[in-house]
Amino acid sequence: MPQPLQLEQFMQLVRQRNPHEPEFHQAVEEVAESLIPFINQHPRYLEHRILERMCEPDRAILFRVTWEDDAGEIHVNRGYRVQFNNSIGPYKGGLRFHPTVNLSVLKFLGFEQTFKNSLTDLPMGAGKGGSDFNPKGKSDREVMRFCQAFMSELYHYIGENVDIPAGDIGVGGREIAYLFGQYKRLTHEFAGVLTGKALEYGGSLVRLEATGYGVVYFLKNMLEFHRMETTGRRCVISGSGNVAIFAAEKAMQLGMRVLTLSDSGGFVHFKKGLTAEQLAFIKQLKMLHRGRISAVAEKYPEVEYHSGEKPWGIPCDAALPCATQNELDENDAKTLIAHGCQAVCEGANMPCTKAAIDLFLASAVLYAPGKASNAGGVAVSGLEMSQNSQRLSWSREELDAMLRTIMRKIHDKCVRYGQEGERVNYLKGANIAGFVKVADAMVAFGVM
Ligand code: NDP
Ligand code: 2IT
Repeated sequence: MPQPLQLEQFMQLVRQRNPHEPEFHQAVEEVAESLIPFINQHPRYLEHRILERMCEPDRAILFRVTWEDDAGEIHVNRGYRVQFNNSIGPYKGGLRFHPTVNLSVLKFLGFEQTFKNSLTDLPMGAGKGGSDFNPKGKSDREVMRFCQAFMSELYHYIGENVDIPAGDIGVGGREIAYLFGQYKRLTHEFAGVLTGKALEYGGSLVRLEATGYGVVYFLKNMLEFHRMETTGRRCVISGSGNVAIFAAEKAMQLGMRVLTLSDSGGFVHFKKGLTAEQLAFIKQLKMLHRGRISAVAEKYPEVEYHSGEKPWGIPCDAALPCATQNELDENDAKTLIAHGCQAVCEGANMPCTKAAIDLFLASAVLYAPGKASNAGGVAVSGLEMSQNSQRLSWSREELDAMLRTIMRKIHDKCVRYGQEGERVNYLKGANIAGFVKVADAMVAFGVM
């Protein structure tokens, strides 16, 4: 029987085995801290070395992507797919196109995805992929040629029962369409091999909105559980992509006041709250024209633009970081707590640094980790897969009801495993609840 695990020793091993991967170390530590005491109380997980095995992806595929720009210049990018764990279903998770993409980032995302997908209760394993390609400033045709070149390598490794990618930062409907078209051309097969597709070729209603809506459903569950009102709450949101836009939309529908949105250039402050007209403008601006958030302040004089700043200094009741990893640090956490913020609900993956999370857990702030609160996107991806298998499409009402139910069940699992006296430690709850299903499957399979 192996010795009980010790966090410091365990993390030392993870750092040694995965040098120069700070984001991966951070994601593992966040999970190991709450899991190790639980595993030490459950010797079969210890005996089967489940945590050690879960920290090692099944495989990581790296490939060259060569493409030609509009001027005929040749470019070389790197493509990746990290197939993390398929114990409870085929690999499932997004593709990210962003210059900061590297193996550490994709391993952290794939690791997180393992727990998130398990929490949804749908049969989905975990993977993540992408490229250091920067879609900003590229023409449609350049993006198309890049996506086709990327899929020409990736298609060897994916399949509707093997690995089903979707979108993430820099990969939305346009990119999924180019990727899907190329997969179909190469394989002569019309298969549900990607999710986030448009409705015409096998997409699902509500997938577009699912992550953002799910974040706000989770926030509502968390507030209600603690006997707090949702209506009238002031909400600070970062990002202005897929997740942020639909988190803002749902927050407004539930009577919250959305005070900010942002992008990598700065944030916009809606002093009286974002209006429906402004949100419609932002959807066009961001989703169609790929513009900058500063354009909102140029169009609406009552909106203030803060160049180069993050939105966390605006006093609020709830903060929803929906842009990227490590966008909310210790100082931001101190500011939020000092301003009386009551809830932090992560839309992005790992947006809060470890020091920020530790401050939230030590304060009265309700803190929801992304693997629980942003699971709505992958959950509706799972429902898109079910519809593809059935050759049927479900209605918006049915899908929205399923999304709500899934988010409530995730919330309740966090409570079940994370209750500490009067408090709920949602991080611990999500980590343990997500772990158990995958771990039990791995134990059942034996040594592999
Ligand atoms: P999008 O590409 O649609 O939007 C990303 C947004 O975040 C943009 O506003 C972008 O600004 C901003 N952003 C990205 N990188 C940075 C950075 N380094 N610094 C500051 N701002 C940045 O992506 P999504 O909305 O899909 O994803 C946002 C987050 O949500 C990611 O963490 C993703 O992993 C996570 N997520 C996404 C899901 C989905 O279904 N799409 C599901 C679950 C989680 P700019 O345009 O200036 O770069
Ligand atoms: O981080 C995520 O959960 C996603 N980017 C969505 C993945 C998916 O397969 O829908």
